[in-house]
Amino acid sequence: MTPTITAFENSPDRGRGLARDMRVRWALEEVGQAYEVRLVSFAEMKAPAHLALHPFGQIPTYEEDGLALFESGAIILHIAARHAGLLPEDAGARARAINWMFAALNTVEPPILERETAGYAERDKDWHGERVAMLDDRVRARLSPLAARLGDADWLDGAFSAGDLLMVSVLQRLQGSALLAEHPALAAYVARAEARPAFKRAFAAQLAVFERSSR
Ligand code: GTB
Repeated sequence: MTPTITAFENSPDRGRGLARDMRVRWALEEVGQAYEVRLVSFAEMKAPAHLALHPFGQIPTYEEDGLALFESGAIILHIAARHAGLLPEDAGARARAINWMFAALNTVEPPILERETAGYAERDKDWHGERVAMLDDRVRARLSPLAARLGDADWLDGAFSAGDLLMVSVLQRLQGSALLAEHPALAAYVARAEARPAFKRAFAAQLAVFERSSR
């Protein structure tokens, strides 16, 4: 059965591919699995039919053969476990790739999100500048060791994996900030991932939603 995911009917990112359906689309493209998309409005996300799929009333969700999942990381792990292409066969390498998936979501993404939230929710506070400087340093404390571990390799642990897919998805939220530019190797890592045909197909698909909605 073709899986169905949900995405914003009108994404606030205006087609920049930052909403979390993008990472699920990308994973599906990497493994060559066709998918359908149900677009939801903000009101629909908070209505009972969607809340039955996603207790927090968010996107993305994933439905397939009576299985309903929410949380982009869990969805991608499910896709990667069921199809070849995103997790190595070797048990140790597979565990390490999953390790990087969790590192992306639990260790690298939180300070990036906190900094982003401060950027729009606390901009008018007189302590904003001081807080941003502190949050920038928290992000730096994640990027420096990540760049050191990546070194001059293409991907975090051998072949491209779901760990890279999630790590790049998280780092993309820093694009346009000086923080990513401080680490040319990480900026190149993001660019390398974005050059993958599967990424391009996923990006084009989510952009088409924005373009249709803004006609
Ligand atoms: N932990 C969950 C996951 O990884 O799946 C988080 C899901 C989540 O945050 N979903 C967001 C959502 O549904 C969309 S992706 N928000 C609506 C709500 O909570 O009511 C987050 C997002 C939103 C907008 C932008 N943007 O405009 O740039 C970027 C990312």
